[in-house]
Amino acid sequence: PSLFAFRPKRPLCTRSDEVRLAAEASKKYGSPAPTIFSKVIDKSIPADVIYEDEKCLAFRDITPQAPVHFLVIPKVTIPRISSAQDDDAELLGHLLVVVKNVAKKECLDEGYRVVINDGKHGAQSVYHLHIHVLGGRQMTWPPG
Ligand code: TR5
Repeated sequence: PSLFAFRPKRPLCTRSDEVRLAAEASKKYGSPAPTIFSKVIDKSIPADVIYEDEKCLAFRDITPQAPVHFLVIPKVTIPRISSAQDDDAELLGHLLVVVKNVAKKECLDEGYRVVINDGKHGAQSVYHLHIHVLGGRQMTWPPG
C-alpha cells in the first residue's frame, strides 16, 4: 500500500496541532499498546528506512520540517528519554553515533539540528524514543 495510506490525518500540521497531539499522547502514556514505531520496526507498515542495524533504525519523518528530516530509534522499546535507564548508556551513545554517520551520508556538511522531545512539555507525540535530525536549511533559535 501507498505510504500515504498511513499518513496521520494532519497533512497541514501547525505548531499548535503538535502541542495538542503531544498532550493527547501524554495521556495515553503508560498504555501497553505498541506505538506506530513498533510497526515501522517490524515492517508491518512501510517507512523510508535509510539505515538499519541490530540495535536501531533511521527513517525519514513522514511530515518533514526541513529538507532533510529523519528519525533514529532504538529497536527496543524505550518510551521516552526520561524513562531510559542508566545502563542504556551504550545504546544511547550508539544512537548518537548513528545520527552522525547518517547525517554525513545525507550530506549535511553545513550542520544540522538534533532534537529529542520528551513528554507533554517537550511536545512528544510518539512514545517510542526517537531522535530527530533536521538539516538542509538554516535553523533558528530559540525553538518554539
Ligand atoms: O512529536 P515527536 O517528537 O513525538 O515526533 C514524532 C514524529 O514522528 C513527528 O515528527 C511525526 O511527523 C513522525 N511520524 C509520525 C508517523 C510517522 C512519522 N514518521 C515516519 N513515519 C510515520 N508513520 C508511518 N506514521 C506516523 N504516525
